[in-house]
Amino acid sequence: MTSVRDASFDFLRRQGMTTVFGNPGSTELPMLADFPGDFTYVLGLQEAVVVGMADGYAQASGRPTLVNLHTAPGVGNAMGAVFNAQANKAPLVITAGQQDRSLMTLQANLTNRDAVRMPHPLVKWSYEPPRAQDVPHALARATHLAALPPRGPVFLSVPMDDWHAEVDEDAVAHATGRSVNGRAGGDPEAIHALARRLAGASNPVLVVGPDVDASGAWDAAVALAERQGLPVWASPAPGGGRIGFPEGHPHFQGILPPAVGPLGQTLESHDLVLVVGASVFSYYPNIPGPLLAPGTELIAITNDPDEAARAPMGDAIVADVRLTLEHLLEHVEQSRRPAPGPRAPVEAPPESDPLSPSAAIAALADVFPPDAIVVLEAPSATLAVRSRLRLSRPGSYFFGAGGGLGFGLSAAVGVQMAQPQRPVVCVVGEGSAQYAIQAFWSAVAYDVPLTVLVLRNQEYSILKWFATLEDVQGAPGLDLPALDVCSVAAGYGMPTRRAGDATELRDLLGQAIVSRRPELVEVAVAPGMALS
Ligand SMILES: Cc1ncc(C[n+]2csc(CCOP(=O)(O)OP(=O)(O)O)c2C)c(N)n1
Repeated sequence: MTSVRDASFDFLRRQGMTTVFGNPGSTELPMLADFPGDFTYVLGLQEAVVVGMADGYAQASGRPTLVNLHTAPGVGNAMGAVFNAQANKAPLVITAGQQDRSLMTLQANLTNRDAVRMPHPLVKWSYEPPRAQDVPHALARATHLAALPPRGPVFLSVPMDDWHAEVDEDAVAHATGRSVNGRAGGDPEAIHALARRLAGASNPVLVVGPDVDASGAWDAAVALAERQGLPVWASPAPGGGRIGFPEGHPHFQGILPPAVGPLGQTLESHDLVLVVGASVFSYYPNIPGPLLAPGTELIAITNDPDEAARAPMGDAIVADVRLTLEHLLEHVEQSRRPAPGPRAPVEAPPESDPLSPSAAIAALADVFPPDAIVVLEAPSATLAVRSRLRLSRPGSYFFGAGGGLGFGLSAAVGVQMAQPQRPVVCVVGEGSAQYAIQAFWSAVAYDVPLTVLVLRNQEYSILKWFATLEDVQGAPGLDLPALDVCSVAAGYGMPTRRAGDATELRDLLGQAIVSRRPELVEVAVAPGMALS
């Protein structure tokens, strides 16, 4: 016999899930008792930050990641971050403590009265094992489900007395010793047909999305674009949490606009659109128009059956993106189509006081190391980051695909923990930083050598831009006067610096990036949306 706790930790150890993100309560202490020395517990001071850090860690490591929350209120605090994790397809195994089984029916304090229903509809699977001895098997099932395509968060509620229960060693060895591989290639017939459609098209175009990066398909996407002379667009920014193609590559044209009409217009000169590793499409805001021009056909490759089913136009192949592109490459010849012209170089931003957000990002671009990673949540500077950094290595960009603020700062801590050799820069608006402000404490407590660039424009600029677009006047709550992020971050122990102009910003960022300790650099920027 062995204990539920030992069998569960053995399983986690074998899966490489030894970094655990959590915020504990009394119902979680039996799980955490005598915490094994080869595990790391990363404390987040609020559950949105716990899940955000785990989301960044899971995406940047490519591995399922364990989260431990405090029964119903802990899960409640985390829900916005779980929404983001679902949109990011982050394989999170979220566990929460539950009252002792003997006290659940009389509903003792802290009983999560409907634990399984609570995280719906944001998780792939939600469960409370019927017996204590089922916990290790349920944990294994949760982990496999989180990691199978499409990846995403799952939830497991564990009554606090379960951890000490005994389980049969042989049975648990079978249940937790399995490996499950879910990378499935596409139907060969469908891939041949796609190769023929590409060869027969007169002006095809490639659209790349986040799952190109997540599946490790960069090289295959570049090879396909070069062999077929394809211009390449990134899928629209709001739903695109990762970059799937080198943005400095001569075939790269830019990011598709996210609204129906402008997106259709951008692709109107093409007779065939091949979308790889993205949904079709994450549209926003509502600017109507034809989905596609007459004469334009579309085909998508996605590992997500729901993405394939819900698309409003085009055909789809449901399969692993990398395997499918590699298979497709075996069937496409070198095309005689001329290579597309590269996108225009970005212009130097005009000088101004305060700096424009474009000028702030230009200063970052000057000192941004080629192997660095950016985690971005600065809404009015999103396009400036995408046009000025020209990120060109896999795993270099993480953005909250769901749009819920709080992802950026917390995910950046997790990304840096998963990628300790690569410098990570979090670019965050001073408004966005507030949704995960406690992440500064975790960065300092675990000595995570993250650089945070805070753009301070004293307002919710993006919402003022939306107000113009939506013809809304007089909306309250869009200004942020006197919000001092440096002082708040300093209260969490974060070293902070303020830059006065572009030269100082460049210097401070350069120093922070090489310092190998957590540092915040704040700069005042002019309000308003940066278009490049
Ligand atoms: C959890 C959550 N609450 C509210 C919003 C709505 N929202 C979107 S952008 C934004 C403002 C962000 O402000 P800031 O980070 O200062 O960036 P700026 O727009 O000024 O560039 C808000 C409040 C959201 N996306 N998520």
